[in-house]
Amino acid sequence: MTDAEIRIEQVETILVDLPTIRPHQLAMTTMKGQTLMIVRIRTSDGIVGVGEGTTIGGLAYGAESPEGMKLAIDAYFTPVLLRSDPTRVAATMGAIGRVAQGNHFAKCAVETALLDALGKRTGLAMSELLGGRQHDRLPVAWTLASGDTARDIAEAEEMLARRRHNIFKLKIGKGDPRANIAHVAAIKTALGDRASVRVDINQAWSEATASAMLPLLKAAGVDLVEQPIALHNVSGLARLSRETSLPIMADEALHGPARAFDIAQRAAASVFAVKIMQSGGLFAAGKVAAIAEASGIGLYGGTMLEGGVATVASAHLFSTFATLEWGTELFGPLLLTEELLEEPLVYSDFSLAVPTRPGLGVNLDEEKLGRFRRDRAERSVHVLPRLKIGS
Ligand code: MUC
Ligand code: MG
Repeated sequence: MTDAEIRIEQVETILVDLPTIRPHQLAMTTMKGQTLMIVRIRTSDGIVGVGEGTTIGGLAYGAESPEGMKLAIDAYFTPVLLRSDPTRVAATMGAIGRVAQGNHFAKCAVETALLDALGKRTGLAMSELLGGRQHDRLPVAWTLASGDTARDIAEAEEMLARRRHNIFKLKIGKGDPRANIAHVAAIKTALGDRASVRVDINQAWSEATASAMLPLLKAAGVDLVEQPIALHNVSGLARLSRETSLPIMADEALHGPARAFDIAQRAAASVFAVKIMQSGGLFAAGKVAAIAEASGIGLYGGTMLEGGVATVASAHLFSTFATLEWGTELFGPLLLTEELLEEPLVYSDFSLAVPTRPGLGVNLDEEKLGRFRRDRAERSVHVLPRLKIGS
C-alpha cells in the first residue's frame, strides 16, 4: 500500500475516570480524580495511533473539558480526519484548524495520535519526528499539594529517600497569602539544600498581593514563582518581573506561539512552562519553546496532570529541547492510581526515561481501559451473553 492510499478508517474517543492517590489541592479546585480523553485513530494499513487530552478539574482550570474535547473530535474533527491523508500530519492539523478555532487540548490529542501512527509506520520514535531527541532522561519535579504542611514534608522526604524527585512545586494561592508563605517557609526549612522549592499560584493573587509576597517568597528560599497573577495581566507580570530577582514563570498566560511572542517581547517572564495541550499541540509547543530560546527565556516542561499517553508525548517533545534549565513536571501518571499503560514508565534517579520504541513507544493496557472507561456500564449491556429463558 502506498502512502497516497492510506486512509483513516475509524476515530474513537473514550473518557476514562481515574482516582488520584490523594486529594490534590490547587488554588482553583481540589482534585480527587482525573479524567483522560483518549483518542484512537485506526488507519487502513492496520496501524492505531493513540492520543490523550487532559485538563484539571473539569472546567475549573481552563476553557476545555474532557467531555468538550470528545465532542469537538466526534462532531467536528472526525469528518475532516476521514477525508485526510494521515501520513501528512501537519496538513491534516491545518485542515482541522480551518473547521475549529481554539480547542487546543482536543487538537493536541488528535495530533499526538497522528504522530504516534506515523512513528509506528516509519519506525521512528516521536521525538525524532519532532526534530530529534537530545536527552534520553528528563528531570521530574513533584507537586506537594496535599493541603497539609506536615504531610507535604513527609511526602517530600519519601521522594528524596526513593531518589524519585528533588524538585518540589508547592501549590499555593488558596486562602491567606501570609499563611501560604508560612507553609512554603516550613517546607523549605525542612528540606534545605537537598531540594529545589518552587511555588505555583495559579493566577490567584492580585498584582498588589504578588508584589508584597515576592520578597517573602525570596526570603523563604523559593527558586521560582509560577503564574502569580491573572493570565490576561501580561503588563502586571512584566512589572513583577522587573521588581523581583526571583525568576517568574508564565504558565496559564502561554496559550500558544502568539501569546508566547507577546510575553517574550514584553519581558513579562524569564521562564516558560511549555505545555503541549495549552500550546495547541506538539508542533505549536515546539514553536513556544523556540520563541523562548530565541529570547533568552528558560525552559520548563509543564503538565496538565496528564496520564501516561500525554506524559510520554510531552516527554518526546521536551527531549528535543537543547536545554531544559528548569527540568520538567511530568509526574502526572504517578498522581493517578493507574498509569493505563502495558509497561510502567521508568522513573528513577530523579528523572523519567523517554521511551525509545516507534511512535509514542507505549501501549494502552486494554484491561484497565475497559475497567475505568466511563461508558463501561453501557458496553457491558451490549456484550452480556443472551440468557436462555427457562435454563
Ligand atoms: C499547573 O498549573 O502547572 C502542574 C502540576 C500540578 O500539580 O498542577 C499542574 C498545573
Ligand atoms: Mg502552573
